[in-house]
Amino acid sequence: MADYDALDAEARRILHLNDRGGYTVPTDGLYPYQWNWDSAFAAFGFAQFDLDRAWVELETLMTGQWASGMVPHILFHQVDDRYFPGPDVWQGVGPIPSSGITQPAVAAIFARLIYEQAPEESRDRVMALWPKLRAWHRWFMDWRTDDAGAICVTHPWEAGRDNTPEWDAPLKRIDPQGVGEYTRRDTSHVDPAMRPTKFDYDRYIWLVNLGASVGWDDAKLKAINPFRVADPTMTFILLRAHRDLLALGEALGCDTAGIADEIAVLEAGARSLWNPELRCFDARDVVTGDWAGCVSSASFLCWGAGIDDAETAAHLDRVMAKVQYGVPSHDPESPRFEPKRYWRGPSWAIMNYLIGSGLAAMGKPQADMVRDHTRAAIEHHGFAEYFDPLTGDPAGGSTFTWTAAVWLGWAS
Ligand code: 9WN
Repeated sequence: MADYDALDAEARRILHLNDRGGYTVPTDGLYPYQWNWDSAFAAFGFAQFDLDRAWVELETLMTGQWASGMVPHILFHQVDDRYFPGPDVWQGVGPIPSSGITQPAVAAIFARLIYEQAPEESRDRVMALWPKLRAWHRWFMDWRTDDAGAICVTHPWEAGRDNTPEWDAPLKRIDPQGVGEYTRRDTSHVDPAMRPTKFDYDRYIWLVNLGASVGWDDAKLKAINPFRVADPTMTFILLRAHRDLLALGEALGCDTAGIADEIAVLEAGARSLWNPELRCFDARDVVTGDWAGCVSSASFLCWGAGIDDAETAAHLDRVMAKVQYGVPSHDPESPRFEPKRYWRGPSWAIMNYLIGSGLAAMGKPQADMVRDHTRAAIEHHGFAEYFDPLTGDPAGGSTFTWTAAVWLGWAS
């Protein structure tokens, strides 16, 4: 029987360990900056024992917001050469040094949860954040929708699922000429077999250089960027977050004009990601119109967005029958499945949380199983960045903020 008090204490210790004062790094060394969705998860973790610190985390994240409304995926509060690419490569154009792309919009999901946990004490804090979250979501609607209303990624890092097989074909179309010499830092911190390949990295850096070359101007970049994929991660998460933003805005008496209409657009966009051949939600290359043909953990974010689908549930049952430690990021029956390579197979506590809480909200029977798997992974293998879904082996970085947060807020 696991010692839950000891695990709770360790999770709190990890949040403090990674706290840099006002913001939390994902883990020391490997990721020494503030990452967008990691930070929102950190707020969820802090909210379990320190409400003020939870709000500070979200407030610091929003200090990086650009004039366009975009909230960057990395904020470089202090330069640290243990991570590449840094602010000199990205050349973000916001109020503080940052990357030039965003990440899945989970912040409003946690703002609502934390507010509802303590409405009186939270009211002023969330009132100040709400217009910023609204502006960020509006920017997604302006710059990241496709014709069907789905949300697109413009860089593999934007979905937070860097090397998932969904990006293989669109990345193959890029010739990373002129990317030049660079030194990766990630592979000096963790086993290269658990990280993206050089093929992937060349294209990641080429796309960063492309954005920087036009000063991250949304219109210019949209016209020249060959990588644009309508993605279930971004679409389902923004749809869920937009519903939460609306509920929060109504509770606070904010101006919610337009949000309901945008929700209808996103609902249509989400349904447009249903691949009739795969019989599941899938990513679609906007440039070629081709489906990725992948059942991934992002396919199973539909319930969180309020969209039920019996055939996607059948896929969930099928893949969960093959694993013991959480939802695999890629279909274990696919030839491209690699149980330890990052987003090509491993199970991630944050995805498990988003899937499991979505299933629970819709009263689906699989909800408990997803949580039980996640609890077992952490109980047996610690607060790793991600886990081999077959064996539970910890992979990537250790003492990881979002795994600790998910433990405190949901899995324990
Ligand atoms: C690039 C911090 C981030 C997560 C992403 C995860 C990984 C970065 C990297 O780490 O991406 O953003 O350098 O590998 O894929 O989801 O936010 O934990």
